[in-house]
Amino acid sequence: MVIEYGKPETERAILIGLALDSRKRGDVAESLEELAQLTLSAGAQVVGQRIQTKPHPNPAFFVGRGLVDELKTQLGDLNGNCVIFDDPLSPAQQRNLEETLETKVIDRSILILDIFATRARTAAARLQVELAQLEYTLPRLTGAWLHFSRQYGGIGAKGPGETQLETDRRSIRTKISHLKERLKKLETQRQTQRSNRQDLFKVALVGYTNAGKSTLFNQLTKAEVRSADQLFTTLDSTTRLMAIDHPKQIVLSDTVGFIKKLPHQLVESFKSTLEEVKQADLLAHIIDASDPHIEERIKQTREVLKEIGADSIPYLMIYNKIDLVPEFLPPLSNGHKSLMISAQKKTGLAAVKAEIVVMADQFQHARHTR
Ligand SMILES: Nc1nc2c(ncn2[C@@H]2O[C@H](COP(=O)(O)OP(=O)(O)OP(=O)(O)O)[C@@H](O)[C@H]2O)c(=O)[nH]1
Ligand SMILES: [Mg+2]
Repeated sequence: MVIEYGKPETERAILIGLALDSRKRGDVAESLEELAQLTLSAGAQVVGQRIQTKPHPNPAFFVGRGLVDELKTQLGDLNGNCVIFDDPLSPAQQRNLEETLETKVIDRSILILDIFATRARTAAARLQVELAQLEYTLPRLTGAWLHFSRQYGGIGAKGPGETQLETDRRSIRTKISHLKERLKKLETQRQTQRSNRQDLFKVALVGYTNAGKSTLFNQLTKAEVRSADQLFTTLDSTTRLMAIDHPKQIVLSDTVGFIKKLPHQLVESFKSTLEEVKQADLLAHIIDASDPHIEERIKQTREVLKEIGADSIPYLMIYNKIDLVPEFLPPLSNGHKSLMISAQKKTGLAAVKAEIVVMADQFQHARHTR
């Protein structure tokens, strides 16, 4: 079971960002652009956006009380029925905001979880998403339930509400432990598959969502992984042998895309999928060369790699979609090898294969001399 958060097609959202000082407003505006893209990916509409500059988030409402009042009017004017915050809200902030605005309030994490929920296809991906959703829901259950009982239960609702709350919490905890057990079993299977691949040279394609990883993967392995112009098309990793003549067999893995502020519940529950990345002998970082925020995207991917402990694996930068930017010059690569390709137009693919062979040779050499 995957939890659905409302009916996305009827949602009209106002997006909110908080800049800790006025110099940060540009960054926040950029982050809101991406939040808008995520909102559209989740099937909702964006009807407005607000950025507030404030040195500290308000503990009760995240943004200032004044803005909350303005938002209430704005929601009425724009016929909005949802407010989406770019930063994580505490359960209390979310509850206070929902009560004051009398509308649904969510944050970037829940939005990403929601997109993952609609995209999850394999059994493992569905279990992982469900686990992340339940982990997110558990501390928020108080608000949701009390809100519900106040709205529908009337006088005296608090008693049964509290009892119900305990039952709900217990059943969520039981579910969480069941899901963890099932995922553990799947992980054991994967580990066996991985240990069967010990002798191979393992390359993982990593990078920001929508960079073109699956497109390149299909070109290099003749596989047919789904690719589409939307965020988070791929949630589960696929591994295939590459048709390269080399003493060591070379396998390639397509993996889940990264994004800025990836909810930690997701990183946690996608551990076994991300394990594919950690176990790789070479990471090929795919970068969308046509992305106006390219340097930021590179940095964010590096941050996620660090977060999952994969930042010391040999690393190659592949700038994709150069058909869209013929004059493209790669930004500073910090000494990493850079290649420029178009996975879609099949240009530069021979160089990618050649570089993978060079790295496989180096790897084998290092093994032998160890
Ligand atoms: N113009 C152009 N478009 C490309 C190129 N490579 C991929 N695309 C398009 O970019 C979009 C995303 O491609 P995917 O391969 O799904 O990207 P991904 O990195 O696997 O994305 P996620 O699985 O969502 O993380 C698709 O619409 C592709 O057709 C390219 O070289 N040039
Ligand atoms: Mg993909």
